[in-house]
Amino acid sequence: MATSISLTRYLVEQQRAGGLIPAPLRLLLEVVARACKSISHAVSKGALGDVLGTAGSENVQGEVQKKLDIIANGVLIEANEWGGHLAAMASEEMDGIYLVPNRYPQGEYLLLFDPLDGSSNIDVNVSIGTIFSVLRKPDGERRVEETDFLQPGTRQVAAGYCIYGPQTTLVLTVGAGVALFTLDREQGSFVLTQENLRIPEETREFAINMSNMRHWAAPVKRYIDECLQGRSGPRGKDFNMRWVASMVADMHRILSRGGVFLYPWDRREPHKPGKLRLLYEANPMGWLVEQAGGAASNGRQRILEIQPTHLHERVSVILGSKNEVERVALYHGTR
Ligand code: AHM
Ligand code: MG
Repeated sequence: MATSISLTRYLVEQQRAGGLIPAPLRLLLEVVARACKSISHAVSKGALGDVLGTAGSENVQGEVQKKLDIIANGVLIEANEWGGHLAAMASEEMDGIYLVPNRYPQGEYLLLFDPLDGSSNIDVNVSIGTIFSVLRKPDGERRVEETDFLQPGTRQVAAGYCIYGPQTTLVLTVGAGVALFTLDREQGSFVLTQENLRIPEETREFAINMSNMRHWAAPVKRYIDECLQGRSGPRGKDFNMRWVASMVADMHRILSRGGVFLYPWDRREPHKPGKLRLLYEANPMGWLVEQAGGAASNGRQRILEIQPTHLHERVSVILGSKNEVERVALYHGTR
């Protein structure tokens, strides 16, 4: 029987082979994975663990926080603050950045996360997840500031997500392709189950919240209209649709079997560029998709090249199979 490769072994081998993972980054990724294991455990308890329902508070974006949003945020902070690998963290659930307390050594990395993505699915037992992105802190001795987090996605040194579904799966990139690890609950460790994930260039499946159709801009409406016309329309083929309303679940499907995911700007809140957040949702997912041979665009620009201007910045996202993303960009007049 082939030996199974744990996340630890994978990271050590990547460190030796490619030099892409310095020891503190390896520690960071192992700590994030450990935190995800603990979140997975809390998620699986459901009503028995008193983790369902709302917490009675709102986050900086005015969204009602669920108990699990807060639990997952706390788990990630606690796990990561003392190891000496980080200088600061930022999260969907915290207004400002979280500096590593003075009593702990300061590291050279910045960690950003959406601790519990797909919050609306928590109470209905549908897949949810954690999304994370790692940046290097700027050189120098001064304390980290919020502006240090405002780096384009091209500067990420690691990114990934963990999906809490029928299986708990960690999907990771450090810039050398995308690897997938499945949680072995008996052993308590993540085991490599797929390397070099590739998204097929062609697809017949799209993911978008169709209930917002009347609010979309013309290029998005045109793209979806053409998909819906099926075999007798301009695309000459029938399309299928899926919308889980957990980005991690929709993106996991797309990374596994292809497709395109759209959460575009719409007229409901015209002053916001989109619903999803650039730094801890679109950038990490965008990099994973690109590393798997797909594309990530806001319709006008490659997502990873957007210069962020604030921590909780939103962005319109089109992610997935390359040809489809390029087509939507074409309809925006940018290709
Ligand atoms: P969250 O991070 O607060 O859970 O919000 C992000 C989620 C995504 O996971 C998902 O794609 C989207 O919001 C669903 O939005 P909608 O309910 O508008 O379809
Ligand atoms: Mg989210």
